[in-house]
Amino acid sequence: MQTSIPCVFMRGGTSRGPFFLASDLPEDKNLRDQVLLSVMGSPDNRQIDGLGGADPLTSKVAIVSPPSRDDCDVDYLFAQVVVDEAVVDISPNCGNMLAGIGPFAIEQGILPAIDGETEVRIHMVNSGDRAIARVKTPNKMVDYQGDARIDGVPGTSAPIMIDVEDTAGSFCGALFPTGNYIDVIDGIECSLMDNGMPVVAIRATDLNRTGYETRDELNNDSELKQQLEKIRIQAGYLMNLGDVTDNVVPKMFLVAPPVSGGAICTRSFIPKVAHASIGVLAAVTVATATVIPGTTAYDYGVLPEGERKMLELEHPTGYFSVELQIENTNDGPQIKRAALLRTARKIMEGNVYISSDIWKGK
Ligand code: NQM
Repeated sequence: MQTSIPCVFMRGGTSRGPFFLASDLPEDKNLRDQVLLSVMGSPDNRQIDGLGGADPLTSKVAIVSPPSRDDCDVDYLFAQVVVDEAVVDISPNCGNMLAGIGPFAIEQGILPAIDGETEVRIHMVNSGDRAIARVKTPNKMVDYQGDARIDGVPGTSAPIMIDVEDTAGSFCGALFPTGNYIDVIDGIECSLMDNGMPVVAIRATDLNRTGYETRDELNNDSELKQQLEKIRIQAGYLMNLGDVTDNVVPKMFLVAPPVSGGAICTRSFIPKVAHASIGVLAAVTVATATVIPGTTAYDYGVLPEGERKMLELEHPTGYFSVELQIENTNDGPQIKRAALLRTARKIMEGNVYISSDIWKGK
C-alpha cells in the first residue's frame, strides 16, 4: 500500500521542488522528515526513487500554512532535503523557493487574490523574518507568464518582486555574529555574516583560486572543498550555530573583483556543492558585505552612489540583482530592506506517493 499526499511541484527562482500544505503532512517532525526523505528519494546520489533532482537546488521542499502572525498572510517553512544523506535541514531559509509561496498560497485559498496584483506578506518560519511578494493576478488568477528574465532559468515568466525586511542576524543573532568584520580561520581571512543567510565570505585569491572558475571546476576541486569544509565547521561555532556538520549553513563564498560590469564576482558552495548561480538570501548577505567597509568583499566592490543601491552580483551563470536600502548610522551602514526580482512556475499538481510503512496518512 502507498500513501498519497497532495502537492504542487513548482519552480521558485532558480530552485525547484514540491510545495505542501502543512496540514497534508504529519505533525510529528521526525515522521515528517521521514516522509520528506521518501518523497524526494533521499539518501541517494540520483534520488532515483523520488521527486528530487539529484542536486541541492532541486532537492528543496516548501511547507505552507495559514499565518501564525497578524502581520502576515501565510507561513512558509523551508526544508532542504540532503541528496545523499538522510538529513532534512530546516536551519536555513530559501529565498528562491520563497518566490513560489505567493502563487501557491493564493491558489490554495490561504489568501484571496486582488484583480491586478496581490501583495502576499510571508512569514519565513525558519528565520522568523518577513518577506513581501507582489504576484501578478489579473482577473484574480495567478499569472505565471510574462517577460521577466532571471539568470539561471531559460525563457521568461511573470515578475515576482520580493522585499525582505530587517534580516540582519536572522539566524546568528547579529549581522556580524563575532563582532568582527574579519576573523581568521586556518590562516584565511573570512567575513562571517548573516543578513538573512549565514555566509562565510573569503577572497578567492587567499585560497589560491581566481574566483572566476566554472561550477564544474569548483565541484571537481576536492582540495578546495575540503579546505572550505574545515573552515565552515569552525565558522559554525564562531557564528553561534554550533556543530554544523549536518547543517547546510553557513554557505561558503569566494569573492573576487567583478569582471563583467557587476558590483562583485561570486562563487558559492551550498555548502559542499558549488551553486549554479547564487542563493537569494545568501546574495543579500554578500551584497551587504560588499557595502560595509572592512569586510573581505568591500575592497572589491564597484558600488553605485546613494542610500538605495542596485547591485549586480556576478555568479557562474550571469547576474543577480539586489536593491539595498542602506541607512548610514553611527554604527556604520545598516541595511533596512532588500528588493529582488524572481519568477516562479507551477509545473505539476497532484499527489506524491510514499510507502505506507513510513506513514499511513491522515
Ligand atoms: O540563499 C541555495 C537557492 C539557495 C538558497 C542554497 C537561497 C537563499 O539558490 O535564499 O535561495 O543556498 O542552498 O535556492
